Amino acid sequence: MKTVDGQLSAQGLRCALVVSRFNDFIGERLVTGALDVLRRLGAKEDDLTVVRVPGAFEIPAMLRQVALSGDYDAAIALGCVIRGSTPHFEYVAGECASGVARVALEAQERGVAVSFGVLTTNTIEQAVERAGTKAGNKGADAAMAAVEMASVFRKVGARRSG
Ligand code: INI
Repeated sequence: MKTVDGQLSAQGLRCALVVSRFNDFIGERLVTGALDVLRRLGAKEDDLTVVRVPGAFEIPAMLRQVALSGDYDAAIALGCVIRGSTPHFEYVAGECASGVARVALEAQERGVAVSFGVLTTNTIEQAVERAGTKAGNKGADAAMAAVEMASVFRKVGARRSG
């Protein structure tokens, strides 16, 4: 039997974080968590880029730009959508999540890992809990997932891509 597991090392990995400014008091905590993980896993400062966009709706387009640029090995989507009193939340959160998923599949063709660290919560409290307090930091989790995926991409099908 053969098993393939990713290495949790960010050494030599060029990573871009795409984060939305909307609800930036949460978004910036997700950035802090993600950068902390990437640095502790060995990423070089010169290999880290943070790109800011207006809102979660804009994340997929920028993520695609980053992921297909050839300049990065991993692209991490970070942001926060909080439910309001109108259906707006459903549209923004839904388009963001499905857009990121679409970019992830396109990026895979180039061996670029994409991960999803966009919070979608009912309340501000739930967002705070997931941005570095009692429910951890989803930005850190997304960074870890991107590093692992970049590693398994390099291992599976490596012979085909030379
Ligand atoms: N953008 C967010 O990132 N989070 C939200 O909670 C949010 N809400 O609730 O409206 C939000 N809206 C803005 C949206 O992402 C776009 O930036 C805007 O519609 C312009 O295209």
